[in-house]
Amino acid sequence: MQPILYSFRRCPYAMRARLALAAAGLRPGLDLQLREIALKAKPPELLQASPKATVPVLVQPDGAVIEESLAVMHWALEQADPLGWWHGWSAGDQAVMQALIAENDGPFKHHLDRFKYPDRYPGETAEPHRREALAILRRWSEHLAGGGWLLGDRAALADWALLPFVRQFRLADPAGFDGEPGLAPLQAWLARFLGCPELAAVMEPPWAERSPWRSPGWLYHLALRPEWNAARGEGSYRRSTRGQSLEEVGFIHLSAAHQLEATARRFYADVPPGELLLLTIDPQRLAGAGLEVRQEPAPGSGERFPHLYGPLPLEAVLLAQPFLAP
Ligand SMILES: N[C@@H](CCC(=O)N[C@@H](CS)C(=O)NCC(=O)O)C(=O)O
Repeated sequence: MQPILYSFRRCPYAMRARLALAAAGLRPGLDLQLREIALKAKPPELLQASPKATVPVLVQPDGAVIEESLAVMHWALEQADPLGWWHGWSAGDQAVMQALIAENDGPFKHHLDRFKYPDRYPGETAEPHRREALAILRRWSEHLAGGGWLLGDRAALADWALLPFVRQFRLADPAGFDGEPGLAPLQAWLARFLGCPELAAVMEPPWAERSPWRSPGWLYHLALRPEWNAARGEGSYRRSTRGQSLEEVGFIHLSAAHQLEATARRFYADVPPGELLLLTIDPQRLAGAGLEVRQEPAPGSGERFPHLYGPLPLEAVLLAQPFLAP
């Protein structure tokens, strides 16, 4: 049994957790199991482990759950801290780090969100929040002026915990950030992070997959893009499998998570990339709509497959994303 990390590639909290886990020498697939999620379709396993369901979440083999990114970082560094991100610093330095992280997670994040996504905050405008965030960045820049890192001349936990958020601030207006006067130490600190192999590593497989992890608690269906688009116009999806309708077959072919790859290879291998969609289906929503799913043998496969008796309602489809073969 390995610890399980629920993660989301672009989430700055999940990024900082992955950075610390990687720094501790842990490897996805070997030392932990990484489950990339979609925020708009959180797998039932995550909701069960952590009802608040933010990422990152680390579930240990004994079932203990860590559901705050900073706590995941500390857990990682307790396993191993070969680069001295936390261990080896004085209690005073550690207190400075904690204060910087609290300022990031509190006021800086507050202003960052309102600067980056003003539409999500009725009555707010971006500019005052950009100025407030910049005032904080200026103070951090003074910390960096000495040795290039927040605590001096080497990177510490605070640097790795803050950098993904400063990256987000820049992404909201890269030219504005790069042209901002009086911020040279901070701009250099971020530029070094953006080019560093540690960041590149946690933004790629196996630390960050392009498709979400497939839950055994969900059902799946491979759909041709034009047929899915037509269904969205019509209000329900009525294709059974490639080239056959629900009316012709009597049910819609579905797959469990572990059956998908074989189904894709068998029936859809020639479909151009991007034209084959993976529909993620919530069986509870099917049941809620009074629809029956039967596990029935598929001739020639020696396996049972889920069959949906009735049209697939759009509201039972949690995600429709391009199917990426591994
Ligand atoms: N305090 C949490 C915050 C984590 C957080 O808010 N993550 C965001 C994604 S960046 C999230 O999961 N949001 C839930 C959602 O969007 O549904 C931590 O440090 O781990």
